[in-house]
Amino acid sequence: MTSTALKASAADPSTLDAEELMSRDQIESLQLARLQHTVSYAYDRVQLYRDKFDAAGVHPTDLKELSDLSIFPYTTKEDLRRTYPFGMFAVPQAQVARIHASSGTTGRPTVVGYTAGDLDRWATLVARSLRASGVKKGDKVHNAYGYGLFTGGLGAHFGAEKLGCTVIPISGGQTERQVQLINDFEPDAILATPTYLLTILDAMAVAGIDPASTSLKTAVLGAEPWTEEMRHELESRMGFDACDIYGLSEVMGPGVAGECVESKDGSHIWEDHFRPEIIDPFTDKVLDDGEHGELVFTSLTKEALPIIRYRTHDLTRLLPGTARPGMRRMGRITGRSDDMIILRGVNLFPTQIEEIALRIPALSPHFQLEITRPEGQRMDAMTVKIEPREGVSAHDAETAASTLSEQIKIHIGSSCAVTIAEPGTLARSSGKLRRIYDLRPKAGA
Ligand code: DLL
Repeated sequence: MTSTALKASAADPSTLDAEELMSRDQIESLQLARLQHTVSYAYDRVQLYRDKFDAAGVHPTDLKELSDLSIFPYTTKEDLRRTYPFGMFAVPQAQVARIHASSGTTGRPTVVGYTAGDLDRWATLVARSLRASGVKKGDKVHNAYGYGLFTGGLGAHFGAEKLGCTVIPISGGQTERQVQLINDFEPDAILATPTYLLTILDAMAVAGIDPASTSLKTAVLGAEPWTEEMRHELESRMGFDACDIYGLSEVMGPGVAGECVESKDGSHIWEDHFRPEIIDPFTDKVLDDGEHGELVFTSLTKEALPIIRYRTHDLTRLLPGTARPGMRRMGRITGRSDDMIILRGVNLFPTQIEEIALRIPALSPHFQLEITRPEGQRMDAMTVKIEPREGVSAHDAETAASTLSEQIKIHIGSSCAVTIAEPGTLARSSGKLRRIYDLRPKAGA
């Protein structure tokens, strides 16, 4: 570790994994060795990779340096669906220790598998992420990520255990009970989606509990896009730190990247286990660090489901490492390319509305976006439905709605209607919150 690195990191080096202390050069040589192994491992064991590499005219031996990764074909969710359920597994079923799957609301679910070794590495990386975010060995951890096929609950659970925490496996939902147990069990940290934490904070307010007066000291939040404005909203209500944790099932689950509490400047990607790239989602060209595009991951140590150049659809950029100088950070995720709203030719994401709305004091973070196609028109229209904050008069709420509409026009460049919803009437989150309601007539309907 360089002296700059030591200065940048406020964490006690003796508590870090050896890889967290590596220089950029050390990380890159580790990545090259692991990448060379992974591409030949995938080619030898998974028919889909063999077929794709052969069709593209590339062979694992072509990977001589890290930049050579760009000649290998991408992997998509569609590849996992086509080989449903286990066609992309690289080990016999008896070596698969656990299976998770996406909810599959659109089409077949995507199924992912882990060997015992994969589970151990996953727990290590979640433990590393939690530790970076300020959770400590011996802490009580209230885990409100959903348990089951979703990777959030069990992924966070075993990571917290690996760190040496006492885990309270409450899962999502039953919010009054969550509030009760936070009061009674006095946890130090809470793990949840940012919008579910909002639901819990609202329930605390109803129960007359000030979140700042509870035992909680840290929140580690992820599984959905959230903004700096949302961090400010949550932290100012809770009086303690909120950090980001990122991941996706196809690449591992939570803990692909985690945010350091001392810098709170975006999640560090654990590059000893994953090689990230940013590509232009339209031309598929690899972009330079700092440029915005779609995040792509290649796993470096996975056994059951090695994943080569997986297109996440998550839009962000790569930034240099700070608190962990050897590993790059990712900027906040603006949104998923498949969640992008196109309004009269302008691209728009729910996070942009969150950012603008939360800067208007009379408005709450509770909003949803409705997309319609008005009769006889060729263009879509969007309505933002948003609740005002408690105690705001009807007049002030309407003024705030007009301000929001103007600000959207100024900052995003598109006109939309803003309507005020009665407090408590919009859907609340118990996990990943749905922000977009597409009310356009379905094709053929
Ligand atoms: O949501 C894994 C996870 C669980 C991450 C708990 C963090 C905490 P999936 O269900 O496969 O896995 O969904 C992955 O969720 O591609 C992003 O679009 C989004 N996502 C996950 N973490 C973040 C984050 C889990 N920190 C998809 N910020 C990803 C923004 C996130 N989006």
